[in-house]
Amino acid sequence: MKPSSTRPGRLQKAPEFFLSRDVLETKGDERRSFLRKAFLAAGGAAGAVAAPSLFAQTTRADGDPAILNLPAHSKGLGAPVAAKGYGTPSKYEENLQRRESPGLTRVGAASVSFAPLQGFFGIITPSGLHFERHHQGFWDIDPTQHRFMINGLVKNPKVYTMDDLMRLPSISRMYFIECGANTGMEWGNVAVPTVQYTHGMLSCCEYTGVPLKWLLDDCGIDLEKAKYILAEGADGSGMTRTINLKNALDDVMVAYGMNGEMLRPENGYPLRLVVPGVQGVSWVKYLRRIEVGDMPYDTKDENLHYTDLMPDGKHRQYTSIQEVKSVITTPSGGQVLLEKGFYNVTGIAWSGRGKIRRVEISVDGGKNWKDARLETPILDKCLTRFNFDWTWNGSDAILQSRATDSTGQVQASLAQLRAKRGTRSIYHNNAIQSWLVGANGEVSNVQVA
Ligand SMILES: Nc1nc2c(c(=O)[nH]1)N[C@H]1C(S)=C(S)[C@@H](COP(=O)(O)O)O[C@H]1N2
Ligand SMILES: [Mo]
Repeated sequence: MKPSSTRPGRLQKAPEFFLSRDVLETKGDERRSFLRKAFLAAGGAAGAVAAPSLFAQTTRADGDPAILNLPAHSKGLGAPVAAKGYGTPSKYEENLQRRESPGLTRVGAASVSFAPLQGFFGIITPSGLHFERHHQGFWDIDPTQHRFMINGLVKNPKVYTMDDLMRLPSISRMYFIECGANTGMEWGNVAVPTVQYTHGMLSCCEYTGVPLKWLLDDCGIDLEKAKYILAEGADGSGMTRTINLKNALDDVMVAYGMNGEMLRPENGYPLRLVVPGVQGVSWVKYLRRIEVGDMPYDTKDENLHYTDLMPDGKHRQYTSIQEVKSVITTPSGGQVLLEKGFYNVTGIAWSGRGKIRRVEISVDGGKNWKDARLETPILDKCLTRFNFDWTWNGSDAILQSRATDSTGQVQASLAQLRAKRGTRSIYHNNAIQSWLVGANGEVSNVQVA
């Protein structure tokens, strides 16, 4: 269980833990020494063994003058309503942003941005921080001009306008979306520094739209012959994906809504396919056409890309389900624990096969495991938040989470996954993630043997 030599170089100076929901920015030593003083005021002499209490590190009422000195905002008139325009986060949160990975090659325009998982609470991804993956840039398409067609093995091929779709009965459902390449860098010997870059091609939203099966029914799908559908986007990437009819008739949605408003342009405005449990590439954005067919289409996005080279030299093709997976988001790579004592270990778990049944936590690199608390709601093919009480004793600790889903699948270690799939893959890495908390409090990504 020794950390391997793949401990990464840090991208930038790591900030202090409590202020570090954005792990790539630092607020400087001033705030840190303030926090340290607060700790000392609370806990007595430095190095004293803290009682294993949740609140051991908090300050006594007479230890912090800031509670007595009334700031300007307690004495003056605040701003009038923020009614005009679209609301934005506090300026103190402005460092929490989507980021491009410095390690990924950039062909022309940037094509991937990662969601700052370390800064999220609960399970819903704020729309403005949803990850992005564009094969040929993104567009803000005029919804009045957009058309969606269903053709192929149907009696009545049809073209729908957005108005046509939005006057139909609708449903709203919460699902995760994960790019199949999420955590892909870790297949080789690369330990990417932060959870934003290891797992940030993952988001979770409430989608609103029309179940695809209603539309297929409306077009008179030929259920005798139909076996697959092909989904096609309207952007220049010519993104097309084959989807099983079984999925198509199950929970696939033609969605226009995300988190209570219309989709964002970068996420497929005005229409995208939602394919619960299946890798992101099948969630075709700017959805313009669905063709019903009787065999897999074997398009460029299914043979040139999205295949994995196995140890025997063969390719895995048509992998689609995002298998059971979890990650601790705090503490995670790039963050710093200021002081030993109590910490809430938190993270997310998900499975493309159903619900999360259990998440276990190890703080010793996988020797011992204890159950984390699963927060509700626990939904199908949706993120589940977990929390775990931990008192850090100040020495090296390797934190891991291991999820089990409702089909009984358990997340494997990276070593187990590599033994089966080799090190040349890109997609579908759902291995257990390990974070090393060093004795100095710095957290980094390690791959345990
Ligand atoms: N039309 C179209 N659909 C697309 C893509 C694209 O480039 N064009 N990218 C796919 C990939 S690879 C992923 S992971 C998801 C990303 O969705 P997001 O950008 O909303 O996060 O969209 C998929 N759908
Ligand atoms: Mo993707």
